[in-house]
Amino acid sequence: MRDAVTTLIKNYDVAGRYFDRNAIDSLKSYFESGTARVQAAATINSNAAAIVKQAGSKLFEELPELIRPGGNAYTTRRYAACLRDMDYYLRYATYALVAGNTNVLDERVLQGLRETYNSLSVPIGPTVRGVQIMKDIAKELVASAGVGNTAFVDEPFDHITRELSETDV
Ligand SMILES: CCC1=C(C)/C(=C/C2=NC(=C\c3[nH]c(/C=C4\NC(=O)[C@H](C)[C@H]4CC)c(C)c3CCC(=O)O)/C(CCC(=O)O)=C2C)NC1=O
Repeated sequence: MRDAVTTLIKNYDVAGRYFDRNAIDSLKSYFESGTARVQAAATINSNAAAIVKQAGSKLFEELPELIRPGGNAYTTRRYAACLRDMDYYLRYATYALVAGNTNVLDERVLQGLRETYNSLSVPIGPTVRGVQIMKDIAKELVASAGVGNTAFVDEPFDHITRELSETDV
């Protein structure tokens, strides 16, 4: 698992080079955004259950066929599995926010996920929609917690979306 700093060190070490201007700039930007990253993660943490619940309701309101007979989230067990998946995405997104790097998502969440979903007929499009709804809710909360520029919050959610759908957002 890597973060913004260890990734940079790894790249420069492989080349046997001291940090250059680019490296220093990216380190500066990582540390300058540190407080905002931690605050975003803390805000999401303390609202996690509500974010998942609200996003689930919105998703099933938009796509009611998911929870009707024949839908992938139909039956209590599968409904619960769907919300649990959303909770995984949200929790790992907070790790990635703090790390300033999406590697933790690749290693712990996304590896093999498409294949699992395909084998269980879990629909990718609606899953991605659920991730995007959580992103919007999380960004609003982070903004109301006083973080000025919340653009960085997009990163992990859009990464999950891209990797799951293998297309650009
Ligand atoms: C931490 C990393 C991690 C992830 C990401 C993960 C995902 C994951 N989701 C699964 C199932 C599932 N995932 C869903 C999700 C959905 N169905 C829908 O219609 C919606 C669109 C969507 C919710 C947004 C459902 C319904 C199942 C159960 C499918 C089944 O058993 O038939 C399964 C199969 C095993 C199980 O049921 O637990 C895995 C491995 N597991 C992990 O350990």
